[in-house]
Amino acid sequence: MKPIIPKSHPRYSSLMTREKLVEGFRRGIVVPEGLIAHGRGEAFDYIFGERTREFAAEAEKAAVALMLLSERPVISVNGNAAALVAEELSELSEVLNAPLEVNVFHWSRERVEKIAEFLMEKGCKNVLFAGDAVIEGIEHFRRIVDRRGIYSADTVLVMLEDGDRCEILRKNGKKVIAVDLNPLSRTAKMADITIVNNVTRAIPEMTELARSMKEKKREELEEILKSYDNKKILDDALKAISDLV
Ligand code: PTJ
Repeated sequence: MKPIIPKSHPRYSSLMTREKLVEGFRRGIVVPEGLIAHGRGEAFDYIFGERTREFAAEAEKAAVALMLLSERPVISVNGNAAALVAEELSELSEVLNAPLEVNVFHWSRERVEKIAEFLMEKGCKNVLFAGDAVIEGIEHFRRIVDRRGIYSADTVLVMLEDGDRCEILRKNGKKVIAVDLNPLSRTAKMADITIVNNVTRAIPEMTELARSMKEKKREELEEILKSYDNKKILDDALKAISDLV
């Protein structure tokens, strides 16, 4: 049953976002666990005022600088990310010349193909989903990757991630950028760059930044990264929470 959500509803945007996930669930893109994960994200987003904070904007700028400097950047996409921002991810993929790779925790070949088809339907011309390689050290299904993608990437952008993959990707010599509304999560703490923001804002903002930063010289991009401190970003996010009490 579809609810009627009037534009005048004070929670209109949040409710419409929920509907995207429910629709994704019905299509077999989002798993039931993804709906629970979204609830956690929603709670943090509410606390942060449902807007891009300064610590997120700074991290997004550093993330784009790193992606532009990388030789083989890859954007890892799971069920929730596809349901929420498929079109926006397709744009980011094009501007950064970085493939989208389907990588999920709840794996089945059928589900991976469904997500890949959905991303292509939404306009992405560069979707990887072969699952023809394995990242050693990861015990769950996120170990299954594409040889031309995450396996050989130098930088991986991950979002709505769970558990230990970030740590292992780093042990494999990769740089990791994470979008995660929970600044206390293991992924947030382990990433090189943590964007504490909702993917629905972070991804289009990164595309805009990429468009304007593309012409910058390498030295300028390196300078942005040199002055970036992820520990400070996470501290600022935590401070924003504690300032509320
Ligand atoms: O599609 P699959 O099979 O890969 O499964 C995906 C889920 C999301 C089920 C899986 O990765 C999972 O269980 O994730 P967790 O452990 O719940 O972690 C998700 C993290 O993303 C949490 O820290 C949430 O706060 C955060 N989060 C949730 N929604 C958003 C978000 N971060 C940014 N934007 C959001 N919209």
